Amino acid sequence: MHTGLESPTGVWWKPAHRTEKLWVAIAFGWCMVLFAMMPLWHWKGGQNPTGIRHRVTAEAFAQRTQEFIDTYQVGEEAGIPVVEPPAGSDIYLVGAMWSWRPVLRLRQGVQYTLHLSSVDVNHGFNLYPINVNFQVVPGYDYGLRVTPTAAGEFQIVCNEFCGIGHHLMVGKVIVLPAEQTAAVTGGAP
Ligand SMILES: [Cu+2]
Repeated sequence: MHTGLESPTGVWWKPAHRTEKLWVAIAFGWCMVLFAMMPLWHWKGGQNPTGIRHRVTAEAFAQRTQEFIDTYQVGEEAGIPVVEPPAGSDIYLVGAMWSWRPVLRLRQGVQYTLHLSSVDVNHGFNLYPINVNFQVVPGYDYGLRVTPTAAGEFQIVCNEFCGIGHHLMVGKVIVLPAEQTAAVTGGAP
């Protein structure tokens, strides 16, 4: 007599059909492809920031940004300093709950090294309306080589939820057109 505790003898199950085995093999093969893509895309995908990365303390980055503001400040907008740094310089932008400091006034067609960091929690640098997104992480100084290609005013929106004032966390980048740049600097930048 069989009870539920004893397995029946012999081949009592239905063997997998040939096509089922084939699909399992295909699925497994595809899993391996995706698995290989992870490290491959890291190296070949061009997805990683090309800039420099350093560890930095929140205090040091805040201090560096303040020095940058003190040196190149040209005005103020809604309590946030407006800074116009020289061409080719290192520029600083700090995310903090819930603001981006300072307002950067840049020149079209000129390269800068943009240093991004946060002094508290993770923030997301999203340059609106362009599709530029970058994770801003406390403790790291990300130096991105940037060249503004279009003139105008661009909003910085925080796209990483960072607390109760997250939706208020906006900043601004002003890009002066190349012609105006020539007029202001009296020639090549
Ligand atoms: Cu934020």
